[in-house]
Amino acid sequence: MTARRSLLATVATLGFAASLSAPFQASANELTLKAADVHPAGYPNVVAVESLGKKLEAATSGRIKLRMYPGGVLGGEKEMIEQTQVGAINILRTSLGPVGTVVPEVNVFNLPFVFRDVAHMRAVIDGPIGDELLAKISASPAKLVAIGWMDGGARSLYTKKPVRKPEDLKGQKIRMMGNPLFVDTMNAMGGNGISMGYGEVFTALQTGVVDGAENNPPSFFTSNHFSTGAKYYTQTNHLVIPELLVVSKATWDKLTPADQGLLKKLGREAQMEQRKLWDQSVADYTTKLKGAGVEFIQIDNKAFYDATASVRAKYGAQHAELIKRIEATK
Ligand code: GTR
Repeated sequence: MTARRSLLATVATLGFAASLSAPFQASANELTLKAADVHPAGYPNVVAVESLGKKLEAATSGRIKLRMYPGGVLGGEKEMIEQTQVGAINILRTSLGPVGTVVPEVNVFNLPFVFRDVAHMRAVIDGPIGDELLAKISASPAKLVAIGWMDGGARSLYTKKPVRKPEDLKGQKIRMMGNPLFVDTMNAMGGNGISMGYGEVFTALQTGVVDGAENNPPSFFTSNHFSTGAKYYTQTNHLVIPELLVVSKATWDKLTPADQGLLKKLGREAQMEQRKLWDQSVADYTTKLKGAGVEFIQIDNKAFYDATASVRAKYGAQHAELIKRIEATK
């Protein structure tokens, strides 16, 4: 563990301990909700949640406030999910990827190529299936209340050597998010999937612990991963995973029904605000990545689609009906 990471871990643990005894860090009626994100300040998701906080504060005349802890200072997504489950973090914006390990039903959205493209994913999360999945998360034993989706665009592969087809990935160690489904996905795509927290990927790329990773353009740029020599960005678009805004159930149960209703409404507003910021940010960061010398490799991704059929079969069998409905969504 590097000095910085161990300091962060200590800070996170102290914050965690303090939060257990005083989850809202405030007295009687006044609450300050602790919100967290792995992304830095200015990232669309962080901006949208901060804006939710401002609206919450205005609507409650300052009774409920929100404090954002961006940049993964409270840990990786796995750790932050755990902290949210016990109420040490009150509001978390996370990818659905690692949520699949605590609410297996959501893995249907984590399947490679389950959505045709980002527009298809949006149509699904905006419709009844999206609402059903939010309800499933909230009703699950995971102690998370899902109040809205966010956009994570499409994830593509970035490597130090150009990749055009599954065979080019042979022997390459590729970082994936923490969920066995993604390791299986990368293995099926031809590489060696390595599961690792987002905050560790930069050093892993620099030191050669991994040869590549995969993500959307805003994350690829803001994480600085492009500056480690991983400058080939192959447009595999293999995962289109929506992101999630969840409230700790421990926190939720302490709120009045009116405050719960307000949070739900603002969660949906944050979803739409993030979407607008998202589209702009994908365009902006694509330009920045190209400007920084990243080569965007356009491919026909059918070979990767075919290669991952076994993953859809293994993890999708139990969601066969839902997958049919997803496919039928226009
Ligand atoms: C990003 C996502 C984060 C995190 C990260 C990762 O696209 O917004 O929530 O999951 O990917 O790869 O760990």
